[in-house]
Amino acid sequence: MSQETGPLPGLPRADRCLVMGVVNVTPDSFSDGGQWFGAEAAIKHGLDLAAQGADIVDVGGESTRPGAQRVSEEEELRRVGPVVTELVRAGVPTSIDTMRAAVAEFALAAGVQLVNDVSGGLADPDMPRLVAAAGVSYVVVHWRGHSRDMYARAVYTDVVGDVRDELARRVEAVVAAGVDPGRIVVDPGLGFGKRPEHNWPLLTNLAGIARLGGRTFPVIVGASRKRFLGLVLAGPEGPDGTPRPFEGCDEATVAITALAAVAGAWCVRVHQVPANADAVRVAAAWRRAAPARP
Ligand code: PMM
Repeated sequence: MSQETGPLPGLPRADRCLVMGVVNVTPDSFSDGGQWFGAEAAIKHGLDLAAQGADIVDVGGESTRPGAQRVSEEEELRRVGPVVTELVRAGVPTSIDTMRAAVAEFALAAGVQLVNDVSGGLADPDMPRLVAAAGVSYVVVHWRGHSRDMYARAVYTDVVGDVRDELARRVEAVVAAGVDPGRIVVDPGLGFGKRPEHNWPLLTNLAGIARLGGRTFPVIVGASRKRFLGLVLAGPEGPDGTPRPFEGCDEATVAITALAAVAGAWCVRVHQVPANADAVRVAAAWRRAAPARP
């Protein structure tokens, strides 16, 4: 599936699933909010992730945790500007995690190679045209609306079919706006307008998510530390069903990484790099030894 789509121009290439390390320059992201809020701490964290084996470092300045209010464009730019500038200057392959064209425009001018838009071009209609003009790669995430009230939209008849159809329409729309289909990465948007039980069938159907409109796209998976993992781990620590706190979910994230990479994911987006960097290498060896798929 998506590892077979070949490398994306301008991005790192490897005969394995790539690892994207996350730098959230926010005071309130659900799993690492506040830790890398200052520019200096965020830049150091990005450099550390790259040194630990991240193939790409993803920088975001707006929290998308459920219920989050939006930050202003000025504040988002103030948060991410110095971080993307310094990481690019240091030679780190960098992506910008934003729904705003103005923020993406700044980051593109600084030299980022990838725009990671969790709204799939829905939040800011200028985004697809900007990405098309810049000729960079674009992550189109399945999304149904802002985090403020995202669970109200988490209603599906058939979650895999619905997400595929909606993603296919977004891909069609961004291609119509000029984005090169060879530079599109798709993402099922785990946790975005999805209840915990919606995420599992999406994870087990990555090949179906990749195949849209007769074309196979690379797939990125963003499961790291999300609440649906904490819920699976609500064992002795949470006999009442209380999810395990996010900081206890890194091993479960590594398990998802291995499974997604064996299934052919192009990239995993993670908060902790070293064990995930090992997992993608193990998965690559597993895939090489597996009998040829039809
Ligand atoms: N999830 C978050 C933020 N950005 N980008 C992509 N492509 N896919 C995701 O699943 C995704 C994302 C939210 O998680 P965080 O607040 O821990 O970064």
